[in-house]
Amino acid sequence: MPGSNMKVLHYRCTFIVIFSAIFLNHLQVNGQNKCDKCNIPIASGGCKCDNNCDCRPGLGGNVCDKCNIAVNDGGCKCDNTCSCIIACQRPNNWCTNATATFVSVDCDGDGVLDIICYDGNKKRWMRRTSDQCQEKTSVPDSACPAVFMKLPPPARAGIVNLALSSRTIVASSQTTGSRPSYAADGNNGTLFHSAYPEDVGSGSESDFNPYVGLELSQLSTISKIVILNRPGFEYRLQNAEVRVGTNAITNRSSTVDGNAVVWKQTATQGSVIEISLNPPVVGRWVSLQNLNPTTWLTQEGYPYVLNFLEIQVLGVPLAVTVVSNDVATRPWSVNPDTASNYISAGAQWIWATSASAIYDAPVSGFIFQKNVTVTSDTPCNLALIADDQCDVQVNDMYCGSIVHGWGDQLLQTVAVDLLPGENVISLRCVNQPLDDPLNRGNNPAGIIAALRTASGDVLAQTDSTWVVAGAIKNICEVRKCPLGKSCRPCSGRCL
Ligand SMILES: [Ca+2]
Ligand SMILES: [Ca+2]
Ligand SMILES: [Ca+2]
Repeated sequence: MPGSNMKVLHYRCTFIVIFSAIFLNHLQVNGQNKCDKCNIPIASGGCKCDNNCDCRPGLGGNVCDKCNIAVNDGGCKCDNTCSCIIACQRPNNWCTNATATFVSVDCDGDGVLDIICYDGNKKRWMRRTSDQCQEKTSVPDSACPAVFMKLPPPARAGIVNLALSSRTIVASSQTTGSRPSYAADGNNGTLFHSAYPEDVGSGSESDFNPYVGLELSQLSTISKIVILNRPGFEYRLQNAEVRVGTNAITNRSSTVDGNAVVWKQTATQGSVIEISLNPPVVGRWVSLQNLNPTTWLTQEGYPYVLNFLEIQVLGVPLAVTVVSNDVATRPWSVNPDTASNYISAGAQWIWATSASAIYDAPVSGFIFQKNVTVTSDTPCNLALIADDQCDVQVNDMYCGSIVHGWGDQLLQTVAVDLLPGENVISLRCVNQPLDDPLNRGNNPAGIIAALRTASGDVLAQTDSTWVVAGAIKNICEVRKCPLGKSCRPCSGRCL
């Protein structure tokens, strides 16, 4: 069992740090002192500095040169005196009992490996770099979240952690070595950490309202969000907000505000923050933003930083709803000749959220998607009936539009060319307002489509395997019209 002494290898990268960090925490740039160089552009003779006004790594001739440079390049991770932090080594015969489990993992989030041992009797031994590899026993879960803190599994069948399949994860800033993806990589040991003055890996040192935004792989119904906060730094999160919606989030902070707040922090939270959404919320984008009231650079401890180990977004992807298996169904009563194209393809009427859309649906828009893989260039025709209107895109390229097509109207098609490999067919469809607002009645919504090669082979047809990839908030976004027609700007209707 653990117990043998191991010398902690501490390697001095450098000479002695001369000045006290206490007095130099407030960097000055306008006096005749060594802090003059700090945070002035390199081209003007300046550099980024640490607490001691020593130039940050990689800029030559200073005590911290080795810090945060790749080990293969002669560098190391450093502590705050620029001493290299060496991974905790496993002593001989340490954690070799048959019932013991040995793990080498970064428990404390400093980027250097620690070692953990635990057995079936809940006994624990730990050596962390932040403890100079001194052995500790009977440690709490929070001492090594990567090993001991397990987020709760999804509560119900069918509920999945949507964050793990995020299409993109963006962050307002991050420190050296941290990545936006650490926010939702399924690893409770990888820490997302926003930038601060001593470590501006990417972004701004004055990122006072840092955020992370996740784009889910498709529009989803979200019932719960779980945040695994950074142990020991829970206090940083103040007035934090979680937002969910369909507005895309970029590195411009204003884009976060486009989605609705679903949770606002009102009190200091523990390490695990569970946010139940009841009723569930539909969205494609999820953001977590720290809105700590401290917004000055030199505040000790940088309370405005956003740092957490993992975020879970629990819910279900929004599948399409089949509103009818019968192309000739009312209210659309499709021309029999036109209908045969859909019947032979086995296509179904679909809409986004409710089977009752066949009777009545809100004025709304959705993006329906299906991936189709071909082995060579494949010219195709997409036959489509749309209540009321769809733009057709393949791999984000606009190909044409369909308006209506039911009753006695003839078959309408859009030519699309598929490329070798996987192609994303997107139908951006809206249910328009009723033509005659005075003649109020129900407003059905639905689409039916079949994709065929030039030789007539069916490559895809609308059915329950399509997904709702997004929502269209402004129905005027879909306003392209069939060939030979023009669009009235922002009316959603064709002249
Ligand atoms: Ca460590
Ligand atoms: Ca993580
Ligand atoms: Ca309609």
